[in-house]
Amino acid sequence: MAAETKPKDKRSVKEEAESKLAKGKKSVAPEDASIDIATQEMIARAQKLGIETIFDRAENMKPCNIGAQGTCCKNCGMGPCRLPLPKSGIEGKDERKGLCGASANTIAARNFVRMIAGGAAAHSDHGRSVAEVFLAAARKETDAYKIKDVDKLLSIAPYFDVPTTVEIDGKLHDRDIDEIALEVAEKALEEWGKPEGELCYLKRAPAALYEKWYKNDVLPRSIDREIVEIMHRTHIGVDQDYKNLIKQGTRAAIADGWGGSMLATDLQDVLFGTPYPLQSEANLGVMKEDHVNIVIHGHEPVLSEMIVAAVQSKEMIEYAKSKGARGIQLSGICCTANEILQRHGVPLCGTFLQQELAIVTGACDAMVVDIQCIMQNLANVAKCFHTKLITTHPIAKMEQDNVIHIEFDEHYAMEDAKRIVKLAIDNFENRGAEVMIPKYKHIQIAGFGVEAIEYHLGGIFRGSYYPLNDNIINGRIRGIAGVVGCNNARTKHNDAHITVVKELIKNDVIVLTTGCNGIACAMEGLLTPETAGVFCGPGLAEVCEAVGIPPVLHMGSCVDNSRILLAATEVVKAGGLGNDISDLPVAGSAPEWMSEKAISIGHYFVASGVYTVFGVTLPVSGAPEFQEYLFEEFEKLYGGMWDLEPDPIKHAHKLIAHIDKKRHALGIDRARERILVDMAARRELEAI
Ligand code: BF8
Repeated sequence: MAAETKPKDKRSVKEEAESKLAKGKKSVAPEDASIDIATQEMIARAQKLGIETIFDRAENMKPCNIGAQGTCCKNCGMGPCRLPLPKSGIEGKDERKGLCGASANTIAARNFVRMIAGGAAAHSDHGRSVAEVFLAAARKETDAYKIKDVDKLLSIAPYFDVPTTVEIDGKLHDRDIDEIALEVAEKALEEWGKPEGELCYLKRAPAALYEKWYKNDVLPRSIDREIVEIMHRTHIGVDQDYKNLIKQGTRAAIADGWGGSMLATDLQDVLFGTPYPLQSEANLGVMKEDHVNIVIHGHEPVLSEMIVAAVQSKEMIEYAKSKGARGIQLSGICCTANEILQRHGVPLCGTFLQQELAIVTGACDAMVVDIQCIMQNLANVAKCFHTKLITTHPIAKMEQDNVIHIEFDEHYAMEDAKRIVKLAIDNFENRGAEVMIPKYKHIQIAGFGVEAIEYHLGGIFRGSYYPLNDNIINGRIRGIAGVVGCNNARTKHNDAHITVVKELIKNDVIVLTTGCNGIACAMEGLLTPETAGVFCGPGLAEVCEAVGIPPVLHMGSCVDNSRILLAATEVVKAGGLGNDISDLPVAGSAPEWMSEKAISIGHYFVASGVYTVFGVTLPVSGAPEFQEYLFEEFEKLYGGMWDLEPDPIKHAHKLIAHIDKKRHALGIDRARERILVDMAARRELEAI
C-alpha cells in the first residue's frame, strides 16, 4: 500500500492537481468536497494522478440558472425558450411566455412532471424486470431463482385476487405454492399494462388516503399508461394548465410508489428473501488489498444475487486462491449495494459520489454495473487502472472501448455470474503497484424491513406496531422522519445527509432511511444501536437502548421507499394517531437529491400525505405560482406538501416543526413537554 494515507494540505493538493488537469481547469479542495475522510483521500489521490472526477467537474461547470429554476422549455424545435425569473421578482401579472405562449407555470409544471415520468419509469421498469424473472421462476424456466419467502408470497397474493386456499369436499385446503406463484406473477405483470381498472395495491393505503385519491381523480390505472400520458400531455400544444399537469404527475408518482416500486420490493422479497437485521460494514475501507475486489453497482439485484452466490462458491474461491489472492471481496455502490447488503450483509463500498473513487483505489479488479446512477466517466477512470468495467444490462451500455459488455440472461444466471467473477479473478494479477485503499470503514446494522421493525419494536407484544405508537404518544419518540435520496455534487458530499439526520435524532425523531442517505449514515456510524447513547435525545435513546435498535433504521434501496409507505400505513392501523398518514407526526426529506427518481419519490410521499422537504434546489422556483401550489395548496388536496430548504439545520427544524404541528393536532404534545422539560420524570421512566 502506498505510504501516503492523509491528503496534503488543501492548498498544495489543489495547486498540484490544477497543474495536471487540462489548462485553465480548476480542481476542488478535497476537504471542501466531502465530509468523509476516505472520500477526501481518494479525491486527493485522483488529483495527484491527474484523473478528473465529478468533484472537479462540478468546479468547472456551473449549472444553468434558468434550468435550475425549472423555466427552460426544450420540448420542441422552436426553443429552447428560456424564462428567467426577474431579479426583482414578479410584480403584478406574470407576462413571461415561450414562443407558443406557454407560461412559466406551464413550463415548470411540464418539466416537473417529466421528471416524475423519468423517475417512475426507472423504478417501475426495474420492477417489471423483477416481475419477469419472477414469472420465469414460477414457470420453472430457470433453476437459479426459487421462491425464497413463501410467507411473503402468501401475504401479497390476496391483493391480486389470487386465492391461497381451495375448497375440496367442503373443506379448505392450502393451494399449491407453485400455482399461487404463477398466478401472482401473471397478475403482477398485468399491472404495467392492463387496459382498465386501477392498480391492485392502492387499497393497501389507509382508507382515508384512498378516498382522497379517488376524490381528486388520481387513482392510477396501469403503470405504463400514466408515464406515457405524461409524455403526451407535455408535448407541445397539449396540456396547458399547471394544475392539470401536476394532477397527472401525481397519478404517475402514485403508480410508482404504490405500484412499480412496491411490486419491485415485494417480488424481490419473495424471490430473494425479506430482509432482517444483520451486521456489515461501510465505506471504501471494506475493500481488501490481498483479495480480488469485485464492486457491484446499480439497482437491480437480479444479477447481483447470483454474483453473491458465485463468489461464495468453493470453485470460485479456489480459483481466486490459485491466482494468488486470499479470497474474493464483494462490495457495492448505490442501490444494488443496498439490496445485497440487506439480504446477505455484503458491505457497502460507497455512495453515488464515490463510484469513481472505488476505482481510484487501484484495487478494484472488476466493477460490474447494471442500471441507473452509473456515471459514464467510470470508463475514463477505469482506463487509468487495470479495472475491468463490465456492463450487464441490454438497456445500459457505454460507448467507451475499454468497457466489456456481458449481457445477463436469467435463464443462464449462474453461468453468467461465474463468467464475470472469473474475469475479475483473472484480472487480479494485472494490478499496478500503487494500491491505496483508505483505512476508513464503519460497522452497521441494516435490513429493517416493515416486518423487522414490527418485530423489533414489538417488545413484549411481538409482531405489532402498538409499542411504537405508544412511544410516539407518550412522547419518548417525537415522530418519524423518512430521510432518503442521493448525493449531489453541487453540495458537500454527505454533509447535509448527516447534519439533518443527527439533528433529527438529537430531537427524538426516529429516522427511516434508504438509498444513498442510508449509505451515508452507515459510513458515519449512525446505523449502530450504540449511536443512540451518543447522538439521540433522551426519549429516543431510551427506546433504542431498551429495544436494541439503531436510531436510524436502514430500510434498503430507493424502490424500498415503498417500505416507508407501508410502515406509515402500519402505524395508522395500530391506532391512536389519526386515521391517515397525513395525521401522523411524520415527515420526509431528501437533503442531497439529484435524480428524477428522487422527484418521483418526493411526489408520491407528498401525495401520500407526507410533508416533504428537499435540499439543494428545486426546479420550480422560477414559477412562483406553481411552486406555491406544490408548497401550500397541495396540503388541502392530499395532506402532504413540498418544501425546499438547503440549510441542513433549518431543514431538520422544518421537519421537526411539522412533526410538532401534527402532535398538537393529535393532542399529544403535552406528553412530550413533560418528557423533555422534567428530568425527574425521565428518571422515573428509566426506573420502569
Ligand atoms: O436509487 S439515492 S443517487 S443510488 S437515485 Fe441513485 Fe439517488 Fe443514490 Fe439508488 Ni436512489
